[in-house]
Amino acid sequence: MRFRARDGWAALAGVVAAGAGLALSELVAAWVDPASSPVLALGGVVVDNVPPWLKDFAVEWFGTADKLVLLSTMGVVLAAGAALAGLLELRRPPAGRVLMGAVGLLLAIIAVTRPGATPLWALPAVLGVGSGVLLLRLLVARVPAPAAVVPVGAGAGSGGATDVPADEPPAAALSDDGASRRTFLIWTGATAVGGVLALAASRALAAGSRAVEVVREAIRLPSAATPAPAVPAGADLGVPGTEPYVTPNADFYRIDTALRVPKVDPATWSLRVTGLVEEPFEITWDELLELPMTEHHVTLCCVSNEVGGDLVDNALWLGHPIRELLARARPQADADMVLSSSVDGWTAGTPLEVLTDPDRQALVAVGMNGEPLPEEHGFPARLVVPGLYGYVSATKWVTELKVTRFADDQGYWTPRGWSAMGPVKLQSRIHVPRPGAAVEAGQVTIAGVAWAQRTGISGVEVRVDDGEWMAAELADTVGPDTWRQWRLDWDATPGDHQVAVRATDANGQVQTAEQAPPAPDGATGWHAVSVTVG
Ligand SMILES: Nc1nc2c(c(=O)[nH]1)N[C@H]1C(S)=C(S)[C@@H](COP(=O)(O)O)O[C@H]1N2
Ligand SMILES: [Mo]
Repeated sequence: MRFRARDGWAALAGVVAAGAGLALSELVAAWVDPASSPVLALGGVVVDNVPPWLKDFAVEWFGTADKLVLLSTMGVVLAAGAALAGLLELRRPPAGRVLMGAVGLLLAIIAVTRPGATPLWALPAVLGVGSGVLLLRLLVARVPAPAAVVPVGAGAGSGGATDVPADEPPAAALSDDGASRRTFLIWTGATAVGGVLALAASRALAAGSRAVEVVREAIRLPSAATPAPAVPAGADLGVPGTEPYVTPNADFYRIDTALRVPKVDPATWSLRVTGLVEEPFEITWDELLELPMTEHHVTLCCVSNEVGGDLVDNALWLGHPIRELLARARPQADADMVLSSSVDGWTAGTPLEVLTDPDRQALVAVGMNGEPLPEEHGFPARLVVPGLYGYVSATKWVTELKVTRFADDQGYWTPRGWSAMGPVKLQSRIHVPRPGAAVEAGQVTIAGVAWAQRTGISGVEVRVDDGEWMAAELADTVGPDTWRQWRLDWDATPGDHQVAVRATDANGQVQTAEQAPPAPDGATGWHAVSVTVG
């Protein structure tokens, strides 16, 4: 089989037809439910099923850009498949249509099986890819005929089905007749323009459905029945280059499996408490806001955080204690876990005793730093549990608390290679100097944060090269559930140096030097940075 110019046109036709079809599916999805987009649904399935090694590789290489990389990769694969469909439709009709139709059917099935889906979610894939199949036929039928075979003017409608003979002269294989090529390009161009318009319209509709953001901005949160203590002025040492004690919402790290931030309207939102309880119940947004609110500063940390990494931040949360909701539902004696789930089907398994602990402010949070939760951070409600990594506790867009048993249920990450239990490990981090920094000899400030949620930090020490550990100055803090800033002035001497940090918690436990990777239950080791003193 020889590759001919017509194959190139047919591949182009395939890509344009599929692109326009998917663009149309976005438009339909904007109307049905944005989460029903076949591309997003497919991406969601990939995210949920990537093998752990591939996920770790992606996170290591692309960090929080991993979602963009995933979507781009999907785009390339879909385009390649579409080109193949074009080629097949030219050479072995209707094989191209069959291939594209089969993919469309698969996408429809995927869409209706996503969490929260209704049968209507099949519509974007069916209508979009269905149109793609028709367009594929239309465009491939207009693939320019070789000049040697088809006379000028007879191009339109005569392509595809009448393929050129394999023994065509080379000249015919390379040139095609101008009129039929024009026809093809007009049809293909028009299809592409239609696709772009459909995509633009779907984006415009999505922007119009900023409804949730508008609702969010209008919300006035109740004030706290139990306010947080004021942050002491000495909590922030203000060393240039360090992060503030309380992280502004816009700078707070974001981690989740959602390719598109779920849009949840508080008017239709509710939280159900179910499972092994005497009294299952459901509360609405308005009912939740009527309940007494507690404010608490908590430093949230991701289990995927590498030693020295930045997936850790601190905020003031406003919410209702989870233990009060559980007390109302009355868990049965054999329960030991709460499986919380979100609108997008993600789950976390949290020990019941942690959530019922009267000394631990585990909240169904509605506020973050004085504002309703930002959409990326779980609007309208999420869980925040001091002392546990986010993956086993911090469910965003939460809709259900199912009281259950570790023996019967698992959170999202547990079958994917992460531990069922995730207490935050004692850690410390150097903010300045930055790794690889060049600094001037003389007084150099070394500063950063340390955390031991639920226990608190009692000391931080810094070591330069193989020298003695030196006690750093500790900042104030509001309590044991947040990180604590520290600083040390170092008399830097010229040369290359390595600066390391280790923390001690309030129980006298010294941070281990033993290096462990994030999986399965959190990284350990000392954070060290290399600096050049000139
Ligand atoms: N619905 C949902 N909630 C989720 C996650 C998720 O993927 N989906 N990820 C969890 C993880 S792993 C972490 S570390 C925290 C991060 O919360 P943040 O994005 O507000 O910082 O959210 C948790 N809650
Ligand atoms: Mo996480």
